[in-house]
Amino acid sequence: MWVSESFKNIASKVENGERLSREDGIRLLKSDDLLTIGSLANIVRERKNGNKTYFIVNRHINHTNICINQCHFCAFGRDKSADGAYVMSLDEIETKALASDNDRISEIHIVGGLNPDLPIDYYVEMLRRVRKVQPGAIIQSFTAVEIDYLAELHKISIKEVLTTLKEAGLDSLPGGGAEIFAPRVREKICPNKISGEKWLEVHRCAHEIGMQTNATMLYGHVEAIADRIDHLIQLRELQDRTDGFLTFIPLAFHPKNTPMQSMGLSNTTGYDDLKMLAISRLMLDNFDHIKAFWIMIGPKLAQVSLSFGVDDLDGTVVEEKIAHDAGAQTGQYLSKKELINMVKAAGRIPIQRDTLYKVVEEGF
Ligand code: V47
Repeated sequence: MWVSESFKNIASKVENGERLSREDGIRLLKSDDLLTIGSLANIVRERKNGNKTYFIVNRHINHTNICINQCHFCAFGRDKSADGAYVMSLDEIETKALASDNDRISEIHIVGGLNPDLPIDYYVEMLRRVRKVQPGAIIQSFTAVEIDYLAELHKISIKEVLTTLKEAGLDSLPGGGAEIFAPRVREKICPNKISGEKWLEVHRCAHEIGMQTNATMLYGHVEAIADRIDHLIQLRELQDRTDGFLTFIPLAFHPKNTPMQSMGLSNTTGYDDLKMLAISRLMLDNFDHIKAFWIMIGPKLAQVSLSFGVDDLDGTVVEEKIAHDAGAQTGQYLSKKELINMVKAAGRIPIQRDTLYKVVEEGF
C-alpha cells in the first residue's frame, strides 16, 4: 500500500500490529488524508474480522426522559414538569419488548434519564418482565450513569446494583454516558454527570462480575483533538486490564434542540465521522469490534464505513428518541433484509449476531 512520507511510521506500526501512541492518534486526527487513514483501518478491520460484517436484530426502548442531570448536549432529558416528560409503565415496556416484526429479536436495549421517582424495584421488575416475554434475547440495558444513580439513590454499592440487576435478567451494559472523559470538557457539556473515572469504574465493576459491556464517545462538540484520543486511550487501558469491552461506538453530536445549539455548533461532517471511526479502529487495538450506529450518521455513510474500519452495523433499532429529539433525520428502523442488502452491496459478508457476537444466522 502506498502511503505518504508523513504516515510511513504509523503505517509500518499498523502493518506489524504494533500499538499506536497518543502522538500517532493526534497526528491521524489532524490529517485530512482520509483515504490513507481508512486504508490503514481497513487492514486492522480485515485482520480482526476478515470480510465479515456483523449486524443485530434489536430493539431500543427509552423508558423515561425525566432526568436530573440536564446535560447541555442533550435534547432528550427534561424536567418532571416540562412538556413531553414521560415515564413508561411496566406494561408499556413489556408490550414494546414483545412487539417485533418477523425478524427474531436478539437484543433489547433500554436506557433512560435519571428519574428520582424510579427506584431499583422498577428496574428489577422491568427486567423480569422483559426476560419473560423475550427469553431468547440478551438484555443490554442501563448506562453506567444510571447504574451509579441507583447506587446513590439507595445508598448501596455499584456492585450491589449490578448484581441485583443481573439476577433479575440484565446481561450487559450499553456504552452510553461516556461522552468525553476530559474533566474540562465534561464541566462544560455535562457538569452534573458522573466523572469519566466513575464511568470507567462502573464498567470495571461490571467486567469483574462477568458482564461484558460496550463503550462510546460523544464527539463533534467542544472537545479538542487530544481529548478524543485521550478518551480512546483510557478505554484501551481498561480493556488491557479487564478484556470486558465488546465493541466501541463513536457517537456524532447532534446540536438541534439542545442547550448547546445556541453556541452555533454544526452537525459533524461525513469526513469527520469516517475519520473518527477509522481512527477508533486504529487506536483500539484490543477491541474486537468497531460499530457504526447508522441512526447517528445515516445508513449510507454507515455502509461506506465498512471500508473504513467498521465491522458492525447497529441494528434494526425500531424506535429511537435520543438522537431524534436532537434533530436526527434518519429513520428509526431498518429491516433485517435492508441491513443484509447494505452489507452485501459493500462487498462484505453479513453475519447476524447477538450482543455477545455469537452467530445467530449466516449464509444469506
Ligand atoms: O449517552 C445524547 C448520546 C448516548 C446526544 O452501546 C447524543 O451499543 C448525539 O449510548 N447528539 C445514548 N448523541 C446512546 C448510546 C448508544 C447508542 C447506540 C448503541 C449503543 C451501544 C449505545 O447518546 C448518550 C450520549 O452520549 N447523546 N444526546 C446528541 N444531542
